[in-house]
Amino acid sequence: MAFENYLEQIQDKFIRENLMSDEFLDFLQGSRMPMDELLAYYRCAIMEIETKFKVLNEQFSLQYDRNPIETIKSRVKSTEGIIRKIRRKNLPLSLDSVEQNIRDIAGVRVITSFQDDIYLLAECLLQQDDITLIEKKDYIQAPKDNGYRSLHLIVEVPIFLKNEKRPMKVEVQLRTIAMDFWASLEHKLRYKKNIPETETEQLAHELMECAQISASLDRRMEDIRNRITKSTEAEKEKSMSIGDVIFHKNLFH
Ligand code: 0O2
Repeated sequence: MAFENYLEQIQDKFIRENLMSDEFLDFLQGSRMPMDELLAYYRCAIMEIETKFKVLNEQFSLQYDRNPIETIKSRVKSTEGIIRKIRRKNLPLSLDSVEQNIRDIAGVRVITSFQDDIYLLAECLLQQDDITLIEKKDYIQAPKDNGYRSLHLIVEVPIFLKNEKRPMKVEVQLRTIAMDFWASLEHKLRYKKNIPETETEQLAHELMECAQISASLDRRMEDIRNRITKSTEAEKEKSMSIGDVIFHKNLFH
């Protein structure tokens, strides 16, 4: 991990000293307007996807008296982040290449309380006829080696401009509060420099254990929620049938 951090530092230094000064600046100057325009389109795509999730949340709230979504966090990748990824993947530095190959410029993160709501929301989104699924990565069914869990979807959604309909790619990450809590901490560790290697290894091990605890917590919380729902429904049915008896009694006497 310390070696990876070291490599990352060298890479950052290289980007700053080389790409930022010539190729990077040429790229930015040559495509300043189109780049700003492209990023604005990604912001529009984020609005479209966010609205879709907000509508679903509203509908669940009306029909079932519950909100599957806790929070939605969105971001457009920084130009520096885009260039870094283009470089890392050894791709040509052009706007076309950026749009074709970098699929997480627009990112929408949907946080739920319960794991089954992740699949419910993903299904509802993917059923919509203006959404095209490009790729699905299920890190909940198959967590990463470090313990990372989330459902990732790369989707295409159209945005409607003055004279044009433009399909835009958006990365949707769906995760529970517990998964998000874990990922934020792990992300911090990944970007912290100057931690001794033995300590980094120890922390990674602890994080792996926490990932297992958080997965178990998600399962138990979901189970408790299901039991509460079941007994509430049973109570409702019981009081309805008592109501029926009273109703019939009143009707026929
Ligand atoms: P940021 O700052 O969140 O944007 P690809 O885009 O397909 O070329 P990759 O790595 O195959 O690249 O995509 P993947 O696995 O779908 O992961 C992309 C994003 O998921 C990451 O974005 C993170 O947000 C999140 N992610 C994936 N793995 C981990 C992990 O192990 N820990 C944490 N904390 N987050 C993870 P970026 O670009 O890394 O960063």
